[in-house]
Amino acid sequence: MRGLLVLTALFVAVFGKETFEGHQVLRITAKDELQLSLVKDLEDMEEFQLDFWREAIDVATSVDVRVPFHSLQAVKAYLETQDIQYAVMIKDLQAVLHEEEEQMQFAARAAGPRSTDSFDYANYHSISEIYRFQDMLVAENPNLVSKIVIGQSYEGRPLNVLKFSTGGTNRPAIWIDTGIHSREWVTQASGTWFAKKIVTDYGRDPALTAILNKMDIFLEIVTNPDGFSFTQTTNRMWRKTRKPNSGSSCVGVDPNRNWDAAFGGAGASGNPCSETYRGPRPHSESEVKSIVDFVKSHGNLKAFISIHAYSQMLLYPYGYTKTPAKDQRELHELARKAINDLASLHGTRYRYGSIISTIYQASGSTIDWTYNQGIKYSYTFELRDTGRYGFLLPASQILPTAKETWLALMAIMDHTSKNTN
Ligand code: BPX
Ligand code: ZN
Repeated sequence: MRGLLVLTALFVAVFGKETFEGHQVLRITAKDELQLSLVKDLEDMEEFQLDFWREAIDVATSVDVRVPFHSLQAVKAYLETQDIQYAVMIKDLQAVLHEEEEQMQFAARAAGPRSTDSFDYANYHSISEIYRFQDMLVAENPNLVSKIVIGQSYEGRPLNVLKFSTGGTNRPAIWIDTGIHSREWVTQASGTWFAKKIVTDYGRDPALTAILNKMDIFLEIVTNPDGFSFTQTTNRMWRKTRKPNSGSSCVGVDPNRNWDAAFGGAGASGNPCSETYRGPRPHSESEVKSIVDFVKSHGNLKAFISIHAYSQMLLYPYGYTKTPAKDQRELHELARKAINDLASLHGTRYRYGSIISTIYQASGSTIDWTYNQGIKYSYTFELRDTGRYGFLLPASQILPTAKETWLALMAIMDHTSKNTN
């Protein structure tokens, strides 16, 4: 296993990008607790090198798993022998990736846009294109947008945050981040669109104008830049940070398990090779610690919205306990309003509720920490889709996703603004 990993790493170092020739994504549905435990056993069979896109949690939720070609026959035989139901969600992962890459290169071959008006919002972009977009947006809107660098990533990339402000000092504020899990590409793409939407609507849309006349908005689009860069140069399926782990050949920490909220509890892993590795200690990741420092020093955030994909869910605290958050009723009502607004555009259906009751138990997640810091309107989105493409959502869905999500964001921001002194 170790040997295989090292060989894979060597291969990638010499030949470039990791390919996923013959990989499939299976959706497994366990019909009882016995089958569920058999599916969970797959997680420990390291020789299969499975990548759980959605983990095995309970009988009600299906499991999405990427299976490499070399273990496909064995995994299918294992499932069939136990009479466990599965469907092939993605038959040829490399073909989907190839399509995505072609689209992206096509967009990149066009000359870089001279302004954010000609930016191609309907396509995925490289990290440098997004950095350039941010600088253009600031240059074009000096009285509304500024760029704050809240720290740097493990590999030394800037952690840029766009600040949208119409004045005042340390106004009550709303935080939005996208891309903390690097492979969830529709989130960074949507974040870019949100940034342009804010400057376009300010002074035109009365609701957004009222919000910005009272509050500031902070937007971190590339929240995990090292991971994002890695998804573009080396491995499209990378989720975690890129910091090496001492004593292990596995790299990276799950930045959505690294926060100081029941850190180390159930719903995170202590194994550096796991996709949900919590890290050696709370806030060990610079990408997380920089936000922690920002939140504390700002001291006046009223809403904190962390955006992931996929599953189509709107979640609020808690993830680490079934004990309801003290604002559960209000958070639930507001989530209902937000997802109704979202659905009004294209009919996209979202589930909503606390993290633990809606997706699964998770400790050390972002919004459990922000909520415990006193930021009442702490939410996490899981954007499109429900698994047809998963993390590889076609670029043709970026604009519909961003636009419908914006309606939900407006509902949350509007409510926050109206309930802030
Ligand atoms: C979201 C908020 C708090 C705790 C967990 C989540 C779910 C999120 C995760 O496991 O960190 C799921 C995901 O976005 O990473 C991947 N997915 O379900 O597609
Ligand atoms: Zn995520």
